[in-house]
Amino acid sequence: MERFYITTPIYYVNDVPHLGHAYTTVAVDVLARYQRARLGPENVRMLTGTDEHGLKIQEAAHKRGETPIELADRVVERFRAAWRALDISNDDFIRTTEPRHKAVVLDLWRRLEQQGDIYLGDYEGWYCISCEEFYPESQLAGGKLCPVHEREVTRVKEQSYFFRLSKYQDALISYIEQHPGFVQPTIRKNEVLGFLRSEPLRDLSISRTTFGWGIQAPEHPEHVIYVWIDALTNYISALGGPGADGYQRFWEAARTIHVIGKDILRFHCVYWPAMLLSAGLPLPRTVFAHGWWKVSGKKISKGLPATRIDPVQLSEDVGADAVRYFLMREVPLGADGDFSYEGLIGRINSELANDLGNLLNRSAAMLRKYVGGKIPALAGGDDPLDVELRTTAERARDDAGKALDELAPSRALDAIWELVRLANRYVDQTQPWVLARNPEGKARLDVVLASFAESLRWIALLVAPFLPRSATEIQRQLGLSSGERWPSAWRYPGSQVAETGAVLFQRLDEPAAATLIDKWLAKAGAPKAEAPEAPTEPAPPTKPDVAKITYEDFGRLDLRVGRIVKADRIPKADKLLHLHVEIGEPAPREVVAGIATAYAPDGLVGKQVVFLANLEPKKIRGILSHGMVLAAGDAEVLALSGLDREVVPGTKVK
Ligand code: ME8
Repeated sequence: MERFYITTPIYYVNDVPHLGHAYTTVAVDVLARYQRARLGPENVRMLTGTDEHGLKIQEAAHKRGETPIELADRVVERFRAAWRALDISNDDFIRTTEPRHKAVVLDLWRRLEQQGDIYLGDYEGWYCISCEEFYPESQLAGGKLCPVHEREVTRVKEQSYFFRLSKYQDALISYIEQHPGFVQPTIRKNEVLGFLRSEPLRDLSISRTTFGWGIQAPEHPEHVIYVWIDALTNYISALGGPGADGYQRFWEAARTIHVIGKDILRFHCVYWPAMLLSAGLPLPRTVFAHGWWKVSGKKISKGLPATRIDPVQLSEDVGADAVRYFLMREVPLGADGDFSYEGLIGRINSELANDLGNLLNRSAAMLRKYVGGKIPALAGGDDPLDVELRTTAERARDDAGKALDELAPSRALDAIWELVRLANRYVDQTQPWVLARNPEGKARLDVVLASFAESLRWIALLVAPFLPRSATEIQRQLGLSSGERWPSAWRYPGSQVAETGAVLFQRLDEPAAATLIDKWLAKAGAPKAEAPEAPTEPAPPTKPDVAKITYEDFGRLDLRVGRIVKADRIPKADKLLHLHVEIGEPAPREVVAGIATAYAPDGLVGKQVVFLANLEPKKIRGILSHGMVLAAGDAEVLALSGLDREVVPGTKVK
């Protein structure tokens, strides 16, 4: 029995939900919905929740003149409302102030204690309240600022319980090495391994005595358990903890996945697995750390109102499906993203209103007109155009399914949109309006309409994890019951088209878009789009000006399809690989590529890439590098360029 358990981080209640929280939660929701369609809802669990203890929450409450629990009770409703607005289908919502959570935290503490992994000591160090983490002096910016938040750290000196993290250093390294899927994507795995290999791990201070907002340590009520130990335990406390039925089904006997932002990688890939190893409990199958969103190039921060994108407001104005689609489509999970209202509106207009919305509009109108809304069952369909539609649908299903299994939602959308576009083309090519004019065309018309309806039925099922409302509306308009399983057979059952049909996505023309954007900015308390924003934070590094080039300039680039035929590491160069790339010349080209942090050499052989062949040769690490393999990413390489089907090496790319 295959089971699937997927979680978001639990969010701190000192902030209200913003775009970043929505991103993780939507991604997890999409993956959970897909698995429900594949495995059945009873075999899937999705968890989200809130992190309500710790000094940060206590201080935030104090500033507002509230008790911490008052703050938590108020803000948790904002999170619940946001997830409702975005159609998040979590099976459970855990709060760390719930008794069911506390019981499991205490149980875990005792397990660590029984292993001899908890001891009392004295702690003196620098603490960042925003991170809820101690930093060694060497890591502080300017000797006194937290490296993440750049806010002043506080000196903490107190008695504390420690967890013997150091004992698990080697075990963690070998676990990560032996389980390549544990930390994903590869770049994050390398980051964790780099950290683990760089210096001896220090034991972790896991209790505090100078404030009270948290869970008291067993037998030591003057100690409050460190908020990260408390928080990480949510993933199993929500299942009832070791021994409980839910825990057995969804922790011990399931594919378990934590999706997090890259900011909290170390907590999830070092502290959490070390605690589980100590307690003798299974580790999660995968920790996937996604990238970081900025807003118009700026870090999301409380000091910059324009960056405080409210996902609830957006959903009210353009629909939850559009927000979900944008977040999943704009950047691959794992890469960093830059949000702009213009980008959101562009995708709504082109991909949602034009491609998908139009498809449904056209079909409903056509089906009413030519067969009085009665769609025939599909019989036959052997014309090359019908076959192309069916095989494209099957490919979309297989590729999208594989991508979602591999936690790559944007790749799944690529595959699905191939089908959406082909279905539009199918109507243009089969010309039902011509067939309808001629009585001999009737049999063919039935096949065409049924094939087309079948492609729409499939599209509804394929987009359902991303666009649950649109999927239901497509099914309703086709007169089908709202199925939720991933498509299998290509067999339209026949149906009666619904009498009314809502437009799936409203196109936003320029004036409408401008009005909306002004409203969003005004709500955030930010100046209008045209007015330059007052710099309240140091400006982010600007991108170098990209000068416009002419067609002739572009034509001077000799871009070709290349196939990697050999890949080797370069001694003493962590970031570089020595590649041999076949590009249609008698001998492969040799190049040095800075992709070693993102790709291991073994996986590269056979890959097709876009290759710049007329770049000036350059000697790098003693190797004459003659050309360049194109890849995505700025400072860090995130993905190699590739082609979506096999092409003979040497073929021109333009
Ligand atoms: O860290 N881009 O909670 P948190 C992308 N309570 N994702 C973002 C983002 C951005 N700009 N900003 C936030 C905590 N996120 C702890 C977690 S888990 C046991 C405890 C998302 O409220 C991203 O998932 O600070 C990130 O990891 C999370 O919100 C941090 O939420």
